[in-house]
Amino acid sequence: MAQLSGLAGSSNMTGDDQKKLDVIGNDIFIAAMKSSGRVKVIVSEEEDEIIPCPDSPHARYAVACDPIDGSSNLDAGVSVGTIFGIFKLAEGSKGTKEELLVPGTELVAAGFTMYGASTQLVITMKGGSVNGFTMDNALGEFILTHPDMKMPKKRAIYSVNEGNSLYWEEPVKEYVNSLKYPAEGSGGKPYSGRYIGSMVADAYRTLLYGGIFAYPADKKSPKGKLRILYECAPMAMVFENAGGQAVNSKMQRMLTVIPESIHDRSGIFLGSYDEVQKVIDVHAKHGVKA
Ligand code: P6P
Repeated sequence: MAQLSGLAGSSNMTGDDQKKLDVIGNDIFIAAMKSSGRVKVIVSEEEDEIIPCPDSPHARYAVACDPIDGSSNLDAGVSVGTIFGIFKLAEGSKGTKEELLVPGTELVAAGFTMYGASTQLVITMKGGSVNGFTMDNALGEFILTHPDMKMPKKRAIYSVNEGNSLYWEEPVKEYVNSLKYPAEGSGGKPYSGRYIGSMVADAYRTLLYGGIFAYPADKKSPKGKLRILYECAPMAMVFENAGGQAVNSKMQRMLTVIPESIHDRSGIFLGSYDEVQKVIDVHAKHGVKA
C-alpha cells in the first residue's frame, strides 16, 4: 500500500502524469498478454511504441489497451478500469504499427473492466451480444450477472465535463443547453448531470442506466482528448452491440474512424440510440453531417 499511491514521477506518450498504479497495471497487463502466447503485438496507453511479443511468433492477435483508465482519480478512490480492443491479424502478419491503424469495425472483441465498489467486466464479440460479469471474491471468479445487455433507447442523463464549455463548438453548446433548458411548452424536464471523470465509470453507468457520455473535440483540444484505439473504438463497439450509438465530433460513426497514429485522439458522443441521435440532429442543423 505504501508504494501504491501518488505519481510515478514519469509521464506517458500523451503527456499524462503516470501514477504508480499506471505503471504497475501496465506491467501486469503486458505480462499477461505475453504469457498467453496468443498475442503478437500490444498497444498500451502507457507505452510510446507498440510492444512486440517475439516469443509468440505464430500469434494472430493484437491488443490495444488502456491498463488503468481514469488513473488521475486513483488517490481519490474513484472507480478506474481497463479498456481493451482485440484485432485478429492477417496470416503472416508482421504485427507492425501500420497494421493497427484500422477502423473499429475490424475489432473482433472489445470490453472493459471497472475496479470500483465491485469489479465488473463487460465484453462483446464482433456482431455479438454484450455480457457483463461481476467478480465474486469468495470464488475468485467472474460470474455472468448481466447477460445480453441492452441499453435503454433514451434516458435524461448527460455526462460531460462542462468545465470545457468555453471551448465547445456552437452545435455542442446548443445541444447541451437543450438538455439543461428544455424548450418552452415541450413538457420536457431538465436532464440530470452525472460526470465522474473516469471513462469506464461514466461509460458503465451510461450502459446500464442509459443517457449519453460525451467528450467533444473543442477549441482547446481540436482532436478531442480520448484515444481512438484503446478508449473510443472499444467503447463504441460495446455500446453499438448493446443497441446504442457512438459518433465522433464530425458525426461519423465512431467505429469507422481510422486512427492516424496509435495514440490518435477523437471527440466522442456515446450512449442511448435516441440520445446520440439528438446530437446528430443538432449538428445537422449546423451543417455538420457524416
Ligand atoms: P477530464 C481519464 O484521464 C480520462 O482519460 C478518461 O477516463 C476520462 O473520461 C477523461 O480523461 C476525463 O477528462 O478532462 O474531464 O478530466
